[in-house]
Parts: sequence; C-alpha cells; structure tokens
Amino acid sequence: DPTPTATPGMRVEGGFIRDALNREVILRGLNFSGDHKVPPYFDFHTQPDVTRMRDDWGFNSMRFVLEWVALEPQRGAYDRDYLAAVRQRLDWAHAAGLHVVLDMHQDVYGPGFLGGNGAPLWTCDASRYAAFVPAAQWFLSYLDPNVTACFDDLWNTIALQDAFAAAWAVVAAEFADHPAVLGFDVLNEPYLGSASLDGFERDLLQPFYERVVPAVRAHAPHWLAFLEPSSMRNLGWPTTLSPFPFGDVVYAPHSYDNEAEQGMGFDPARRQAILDNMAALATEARALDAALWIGEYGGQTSHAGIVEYMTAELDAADAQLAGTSYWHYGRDEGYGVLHEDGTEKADVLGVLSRPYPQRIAGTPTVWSFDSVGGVFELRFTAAGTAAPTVVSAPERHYPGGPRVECVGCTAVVEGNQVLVTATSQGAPVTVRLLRR
Ligand code: 9MR
Repeated sequence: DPTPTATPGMRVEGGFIRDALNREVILRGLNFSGDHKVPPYFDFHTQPDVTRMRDDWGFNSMRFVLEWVALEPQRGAYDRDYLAAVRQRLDWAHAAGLHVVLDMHQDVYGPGFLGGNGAPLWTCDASRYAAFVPAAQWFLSYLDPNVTACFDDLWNTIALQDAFAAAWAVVAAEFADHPAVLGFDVLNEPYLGSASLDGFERDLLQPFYERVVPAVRAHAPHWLAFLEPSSMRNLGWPTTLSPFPFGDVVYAPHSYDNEAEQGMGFDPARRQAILDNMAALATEARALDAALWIGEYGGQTSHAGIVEYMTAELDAADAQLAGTSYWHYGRDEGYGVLHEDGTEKADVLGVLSRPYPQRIAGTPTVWSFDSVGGVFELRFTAAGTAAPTVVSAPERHYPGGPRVECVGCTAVVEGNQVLVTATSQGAPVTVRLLRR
C-alpha cells in the first residue's frame, strides 16, 4: 500500500511528520465542522462525502471538530453515543485512506455564551452566561468580560484543567487503536483571557499543554500532539511557546488574513504578507522542534479575492513544506467548499484540490505548483530506493492523468496518484507533473 493510513510508526523528526518508512508525511485536507459545533454535533457528511475527499479532490487528511460539551454534558458523565457516532466517521475516514486530527474545538468559550461552542455549561458560573452581551461580529464576543472570566477560570483552576484532560483521556482511551487517528489538537484558538500578551503562553498555556498531553498519551502514547499558539497569533503576535518536554509535536497555528476575516474580502496586495507570515510560522515551528501544519485557513467563498487568497495560502504553505487543513468542508454560502444545494464551488475547489507530495522518500528541498500552467515540480534528495514518493495529482488539474517528467527517478501513475522511485540513493530527484 503506497499510502498506508495506519498510524503506528508515525512520529515527528527533523521538522516533519514521518511514517514508519521514514518518509515525510505532508497533510492536506479539510476541517469537519459546521454543525459539529451544535447538537447533535455532526454535519451532513455520509460515507461517500468522506470518500470523495481523496477520490475526487486528492486530500489525505481531515481535522475533526469535537466538542467538550458533547462529550461531557454533565460533569463526569461522558456521552458514549457521541463517541460511537465519532467512531463511525473515523471508520469512514480510514476506509477512505484519510488521516484524522481530532480537534477539541471552542469559539467564545462555550455554548453558555450565545454563538459560542466548546466548554460545557458546568465549567463556568451561570451568572457569567446571564450577564453576557453578544457582539455584532462573533469573534468580538471574546472581549466580553464574562467570556474573559471563564477563560481566566480555565487557565487558573487546576481542577478544571484536570477535568478537561480527563475528557481528552476518555477520547484517547476510546480511539487509541483506531487506525485513522494521527493525533490530537488539544484546544482550538486558545484565548488569553485577562493574561498579558507576553505571559499567557509562557505562564499558562505551556503548563496547560504539559498537563494535558501526558494525560492523553497515557492512553494513546503514539498520538502526535498538535499544539496551537495563543489565538493572538492570528493577529500577528509571535508565539512565546518554548520546546516541550515531550516529542512528536506538530505546531498547529492558523493562517487568516485579518481584513478578510472581518468580512472585507481579500486584497491581493496582501499576498506577500501571507507568505511572510507563513515563513515566520515555519521559523517558530523549527524553534519548537516541531513539524508545521496549518490547522485552519479559509475564507468566505463569495467575497472578493477568494481565489487569490487561497492560492496565496497554499503557495505559502508549499514554500514552507507545510501541511494544511481548509476551513471548512461545509455546505453553505460561507466558508464551505459546497453550495447549500450540495454542488461544488468549482473556483474554490479548483484552488484547494491541487497536487502536493503526500509522502517524500528523501529530503525535500522545494516544491511548487503553477496553477495557471498546471505545472507541479518537486525536488528532493533520495533517502533510498525502496519506498515510493507519492504525489497527489487531482483529476481536475490532470484529466486523464498527468504527464510525468522524472530526473533521477522512475514514475508510475496510479489513479490520481503518482508513485516515484529514485534510481539511486542520495541522488537529486526532480519530478514534474504536466498537463497532457
Ligand atoms: O466559519 C465559522 C462561522 O460560521 C461561525 O459563526 C464562527 C463561530 O462559531 O466560527 C467560524 O469558524 C471559525 C473557527 O471556529 C475558528 N477559527 C476561525 C474560523 C473562521 O472564522
């Protein structure tokens, strides 16, 4: 199997996720969100919707939104039906050959705050929910003093952190042996509450991660830890996280353009800022001895500049040899890749579904994709000649399969994948995919 999806043997080393054959693993995929945030905590997806991610679009992974409130609606009472429904979707992912990163999601703390999701009601004082006044734009609700107070409680109450870790441990015990699960994204967009910009990550978030990750790994020792910086990173503040006392860490920031997030569309003049920020994120990942994976990037698909915006994001991720997960696999007129009627948003999917190396058997130096000419090029130094390098070559860019030029290698096209074998160990390899 050229693209094994079973997780045993996956680890992080030298800035990359690596498989059991020591190949770099590059994740490209979509977020499963939308109605994952609200009861009954799943969206429209059926098994064929999962299968098409690989077959139609060439993705190899998904970030799967979990809700603490769904898992533990009452303190200490875990919802087994919820876990069973999650398992069914993990089974679909595995059958489709997709890796899954489980994400304990939250926006604006929890559903106690209108428009929020994540933490169960019992985790904060009811008076906080009652006094909350929602802001005009959902993310501005973070500034409400009651939301801040609940986050402050979380960051300063060890018993609450232990409850959060215990909930994660239930997930880990349940799915430790599930072959689709690659790892866990401890908490979506951690918000600093009233802590200082400088001190939050160092004094509160870092110890929180160092408490939760071992609790999860007590049950699922091989799960990679996908760790996000403070949500202030989205606004451009560099992270102050420092190397962790455990390994197998993937740095998991998000990449958004702030003006686009505020609903103003994307000004193509901001392309360079996306590239520069991605380079800074890669530097931060290296300092943490972590791989880099952008757990969210995405935009309102009907707003101006969406094609330029998403092209900039993927060009930037390619330049840093990073993984990505688009926000989101929804059926809506917002960020979703499908319209409300279920048809594809062809312009957006035309950008997202593009060639990338899924596995690299060697040391990658560079890859890039010219979406206008349809030319993909990957260069690497071959580690050996046994396991193939695998390149995703989506049908929409290469109808009938790509034409392949190989220097220092041989290539076989199998469906929408190209399997590349180096002719000699240590040799420089160049693979080029071209339209027929
Ligand atoms: O796209 C999502 C939007 O429809 C919701 O109203 C909002 C609040 O739940 O969340 C948006 O998704 C955000 C995600 O949860 C966190 N990172 C930024 C995403 C896009 O704004």
